[in-house]
Amino acid sequence: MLRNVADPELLDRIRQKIDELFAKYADVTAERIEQYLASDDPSERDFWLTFRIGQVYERTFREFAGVSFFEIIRNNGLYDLAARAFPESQIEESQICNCRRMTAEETAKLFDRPLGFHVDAQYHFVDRLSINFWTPLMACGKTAPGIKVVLLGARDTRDYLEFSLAGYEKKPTDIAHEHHFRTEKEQLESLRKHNLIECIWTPEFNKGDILVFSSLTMHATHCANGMTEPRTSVEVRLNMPSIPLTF
Ligand SMILES: O=C(O)CCC(=O)C(=O)O
Ligand SMILES: [Fe+2]
Repeated sequence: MLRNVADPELLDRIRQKIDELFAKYADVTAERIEQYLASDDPSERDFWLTFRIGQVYERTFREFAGVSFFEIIRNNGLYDLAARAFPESQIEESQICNCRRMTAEETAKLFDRPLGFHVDAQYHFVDRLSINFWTPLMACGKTAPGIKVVLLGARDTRDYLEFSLAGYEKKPTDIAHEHHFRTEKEQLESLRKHNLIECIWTPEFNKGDILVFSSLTMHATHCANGMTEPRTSVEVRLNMPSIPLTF
């Protein structure tokens, strides 16, 4: 956890632009979204697939706002720090860099809902390690949903989830790269059985705090009673193309 490292003015500017983008489509109906999702234009389909769950990806955001999410880690030296921390690899800006609006409220439109424990590698890449600079644009973890992590190292998590580069037989419910992991071990019963519940950390964030974790860190939305406010956060991701998950 890096406290007070992101420029508050930059975060406010990003937040304002995100709010503007969502305001633009605030009145869009569910039927209209269905039409967008069936569009012949793949960029329209891609936009709506994620926008309807409160997510905007870097390229779309940069074109709209004229500012990049990667700025969050540039001026404060975090980008360079990542490069120095992994000298054995080039650093690549991930295409999977996005913001997300999250709420506990079930019926809210254009918002995401709490996510259970997972590692980002099961959705994004199994051929390279990736680092997530998870940055809320407002305080969260108390009255707005935060994020919780299992404080277990990348190697231990990889071994716990029995990562297989070749992959296991795909279950009908598996999406993306989930079949490379024993994802059932991310369930609370399994975490309990393996004494990992006590390793779950549920930090509170102030604006400016960034939680850095790897694509082999188990994490989930931290959503508890009383978290009635929504939260917007940015996931700034750097990939290390020369560092395999089997490092
Ligand atoms: O924002 C959240 O609550 C979860 C986000 C997440 O899992 C991620 O950053 O990959
Ligand atoms: Fe994640």
